[in-house]
Amino acid sequence: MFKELSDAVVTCKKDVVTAAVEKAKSEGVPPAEIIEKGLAAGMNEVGVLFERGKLFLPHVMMAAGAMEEGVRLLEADMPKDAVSKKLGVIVNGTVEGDVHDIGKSIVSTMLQSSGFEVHDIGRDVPLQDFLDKIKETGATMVGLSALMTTTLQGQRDVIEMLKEQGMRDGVKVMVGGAPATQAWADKIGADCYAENASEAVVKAKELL
Ligand code: HCB
Repeated sequence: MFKELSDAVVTCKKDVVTAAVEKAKSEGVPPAEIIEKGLAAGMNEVGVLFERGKLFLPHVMMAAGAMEEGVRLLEADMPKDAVSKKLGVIVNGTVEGDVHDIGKSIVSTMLQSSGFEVHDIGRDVPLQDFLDKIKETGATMVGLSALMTTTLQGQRDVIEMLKEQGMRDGVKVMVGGAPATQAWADKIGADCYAENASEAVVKAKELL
């Protein structure tokens, strides 16, 4: 079943993604597993094929569209009342210069459905906007997504800006995205690194 979901993303077939997601839902597979073992696995394969020059950008965009369609179907299914539990307030976004938002949006959805109040401020977000949103919402955690080696630096810059503006002590910083690693998180002084959305939920629960 996960292979079917993954293949549907790789071949960019929205109708096949829809059917496979509905089938997995009807068989009681948790939304998080459908996303990570099925849809995200397909998107990762697209990434590998793109890197090897076997696929081109239009194909990647169509696959991203198919993936988003599947995630949209699952979002509708995630428990809404979980938000009222309010385990903590988190600002989440993709840093300036980076338009990749599929993974970031999955992280937001999973955090939200696990009981966190999440303020997803989008992609290509000017770095100061993260700090402004933290002040506005009283968030005690910020999630910083970066998918390119060129934008990874934005994660470090936000941490430095938090220090400069006297906010670092009250805010935990989580970093993620394909080029981020635990070693990178340690180097820039982030509080945690999450490899995927499930890990983001576990780490947020540990820290907040
Ligand atoms: Co894009 N792209 N792309 N891309 N793209 C990458 C990222 C490359 C690695 C592909 C490559 O060349 N090998 C590469 C970056 C190279 C580098 O590091 N320098 C790249 C490039 C170069 C570009 C453009 C510059 C291409 C161009 O225009 N010539 C351009 C970027 C423009 C810009 O940002 N200024 C571009 C555009 C695109 C799109 C629009 C076609 C599309 C994005 C659509 C969208 O996001 N709405 C796209 C895609 C889809 C990819 C790949 C193929 C897949 C990314 C993805 O969605 N993965 C990617 C290849 C790759 O990553 N290997 C390629 C699936 C999700 C589920 O995984 O890692 O994003 P994820 O998120 C995980 C995980 O990391 C973690 O949890 C998520 C869920 O499990 N996580 C967090 C993520 N954020 C977190 C935050 C937290 O706080 C905690 C955990």
